[in-house]
Amino acid sequence: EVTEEANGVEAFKTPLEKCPETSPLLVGPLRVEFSDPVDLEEIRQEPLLVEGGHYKPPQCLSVQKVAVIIPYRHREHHLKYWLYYLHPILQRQQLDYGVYIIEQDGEDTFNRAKLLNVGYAEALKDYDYDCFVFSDIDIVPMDDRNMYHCYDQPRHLAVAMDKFGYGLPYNQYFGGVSAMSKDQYLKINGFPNNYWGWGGEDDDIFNRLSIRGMSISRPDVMTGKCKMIHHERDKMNDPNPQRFDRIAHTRETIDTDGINSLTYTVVKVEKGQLFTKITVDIGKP
Ligand code: UDH
Repeated sequence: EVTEEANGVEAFKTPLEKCPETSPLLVGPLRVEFSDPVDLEEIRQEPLLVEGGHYKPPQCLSVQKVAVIIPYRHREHHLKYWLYYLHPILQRQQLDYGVYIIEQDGEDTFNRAKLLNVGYAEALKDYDYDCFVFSDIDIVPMDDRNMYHCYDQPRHLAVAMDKFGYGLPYNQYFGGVSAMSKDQYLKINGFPNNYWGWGGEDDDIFNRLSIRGMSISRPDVMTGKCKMIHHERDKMNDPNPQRFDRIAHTRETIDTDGINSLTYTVVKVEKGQLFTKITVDIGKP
């Protein structure tokens, strides 16, 4: 490939090689502290982080294209910390990535899984993503070897959260942060759209994965340590009393409730340097 340089001299650009299996930029355990204020100016200094929160490593060609999807409403303070900690980590992981904040419009009951479905659909309109990381806004990994990309099996990343004593609350837990390839996601018809309010949707997703014969890939508990920002329960996200009944019926709902039945209306799309924010009307229960 021949490119014209500014001074008019022709230079040869060799095509980038594939990124190595393990990024040489990783440092391992990280200091994560939510009591110190953080300055996003530092993060904006990265010239390769561009419009809509997209980044590609300059050193090599990433094998996967990763969309990071975050369900969101009224969490500005958490968003700031997430961006401050995650952008440098994702860059050291040499990922070709974009960040999508999916904001539920209005003040009706929150629906995390439906917002994640919207994120999947909207991100694909932007770029040819083949891997999707679904993350809560208030969880930060404490080790950059916890890779935010996809594996042969669906990946659970938040395996050792501080609030659960750095372990899993139960074996089938699939909440917090997870990653799925496009194929894995489509195999389970995406996520359920009818879990309004807090709880159960992550267990339904776990059920979907096991019904489709997949298993869960996880990092070890040292690499998988994560810190959660403590907060009170949000308004309009009380525990959903229907959740136990719903997760008992995943087998009957998996084929009809999911990405194939998703409806929503985009209210606003904002592209900043650090993220794409999509405000969406997802209806109400
Ligand atoms: N979320 C929002 N806004 C909301 C509700 C949820 O942005 O109003 C998003 C956010 O990304 C959050 C995720 O959805 O991280 C999951 O929210 P959650 O409330 O289900 O889970 P979380 O673990 O809190 O953050 C659980 C309630 C803790 C109550 C503890 C009281 N001491």
